Amino acid sequence: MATMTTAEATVAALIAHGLDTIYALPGVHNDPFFDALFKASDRIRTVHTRHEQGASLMALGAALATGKPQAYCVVPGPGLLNSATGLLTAHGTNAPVLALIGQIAQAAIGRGYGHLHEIRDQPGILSRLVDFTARIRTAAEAPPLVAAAFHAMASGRPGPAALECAIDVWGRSGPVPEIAAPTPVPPAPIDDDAVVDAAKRLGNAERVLIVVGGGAQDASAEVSELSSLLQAPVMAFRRGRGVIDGRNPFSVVLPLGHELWREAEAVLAVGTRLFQQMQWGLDDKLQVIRVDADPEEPERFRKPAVALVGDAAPLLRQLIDALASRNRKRASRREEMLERQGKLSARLAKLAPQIGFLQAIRAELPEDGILVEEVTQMGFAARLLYPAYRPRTFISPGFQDSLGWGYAAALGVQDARRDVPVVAIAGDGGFLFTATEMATAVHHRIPLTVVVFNDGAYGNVRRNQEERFGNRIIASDLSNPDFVRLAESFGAAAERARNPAELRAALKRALARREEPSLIEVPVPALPSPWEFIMLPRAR
Ligand SMILES: Cc1ncc(C[n+]2csc(CCOP(=O)(O)OP(=O)(O)O)c2C)c(N)n1
Ligand SMILES: [Mg+2]
Repeated sequence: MATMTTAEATVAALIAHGLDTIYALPGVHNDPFFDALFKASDRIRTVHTRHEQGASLMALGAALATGKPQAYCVVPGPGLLNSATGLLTAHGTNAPVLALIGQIAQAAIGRGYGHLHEIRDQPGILSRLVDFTARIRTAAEAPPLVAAAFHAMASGRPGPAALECAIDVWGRSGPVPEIAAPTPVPPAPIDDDAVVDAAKRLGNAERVLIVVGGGAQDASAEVSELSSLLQAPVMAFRRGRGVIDGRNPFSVVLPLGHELWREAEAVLAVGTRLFQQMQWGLDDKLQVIRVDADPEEPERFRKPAVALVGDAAPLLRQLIDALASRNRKRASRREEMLERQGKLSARLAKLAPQIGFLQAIRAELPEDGILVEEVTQMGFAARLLYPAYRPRTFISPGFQDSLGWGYAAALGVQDARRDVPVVAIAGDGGFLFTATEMATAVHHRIPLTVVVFNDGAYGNVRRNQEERFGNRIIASDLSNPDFVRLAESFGAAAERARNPAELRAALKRALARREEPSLIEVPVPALPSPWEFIMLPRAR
């Protein structure tokens, strides 16, 4: 039994769980924790940010890029609230992000004296944001609570967790039993009968559509195999992109998926809420088979024909085996898919300005390069037009669509994946939410490239006002800094590109810099609306 402080025991437990980086912004509540990080700095790096939202969003980006747990540490009260968007978006994207949050003195909690950073019912607030939260009260408690948090983040539907620790507890020493190696979460048991039932239904169905979400990112091989066995197109919107190679004619985006939904006899939905598709309509002729880690998810909207609960990859592997004897003989749909993709491309040509820029990015990013998208015209277009080739190479905020998440999340992506180039796209509106993290990029030598598409407006809002509110423009025109000079003042490399060819050349220079961040500003006019391709009507 060793004697150590609560902070030291916590850091040791984080390291024992494989954590090698923590994103953080310090303050007096957590001083002993940072001192423990200092002493362990040969085993765990501390990446400090310029605002707490930067810390939580970096941890989120790192979690989405690696599929592994990540952590951040901030002060209580304002520190927690500043980081809340990252936690909310981690919850929405099922990302294992551990929040380590300071607290006022243990004995004063809940009394309302007015301590520095005091906030009413911090555990209550945390419990609304994450599914697992606890307070560390002694050094001995720290390792088992860290273990419980990691267990919770990996069990069932993955997601964020939070641990609090009071200002006077972090530094207190006590005996700590030897820190046990983490026990892997046992795989969920597979319901064999349900798999056979699903195999029969899919095997008999004439036209199958596969829909994938973020929960399918680690089942890429299985989804690709099922797609070819069933001659089934695979549709993804945001978080399922890259599960199958975007160059495969069976990889489809929303408008084509909408057509296929209308025709389908069976849908296999993997790791997706299927929310948008449910609005496209369901009827008795469409059998829905859901694969989800969360037992509550499949029946949330309407009871599916079959629910397979557990990890996607082993479930789909068993489904493939069960299909071997049950699949009908199927003619290739390759020619049909090529033709349908061609027709869709002709329709999407309406988004020509976006297409040119997205093609420039795709051409410069290597096979395994990562694009982090944003809530901007270029991001919406990327969801329709940017082919991701591999899993976890298209990083999206999912249904939260948290404007401004992108630059900070992308920093986390690039920090966790130093081996591949990462490009973030942003609008002039969203970029300024977290642009101050350019200081973090420079300080920690994170070679992220951001492309800021500047239309001088909250363009999406402005267009709604023009089109739907009689051109009554309010609160959507923006006065912007000179983005190139702004980036340069931080010490980042920066330039302006005025067309796709210039963007490509600028990206080539930026992606070659592996030690410093780059910004490319692209001035754009108001861009054509993508919404007719995204907000689709009922189909059946
Ligand atoms: C946190 C948050 N606040 C507000 C919004 C609403 N919103 C969606 S798009 C948008 C404008 C985005 O402007 P910009 O980043 O410049 O992108 P553009 O549409 O101009 O390409 C706003 C305000 C949001 N999605 N998230
Ligand atoms: Mg804009």
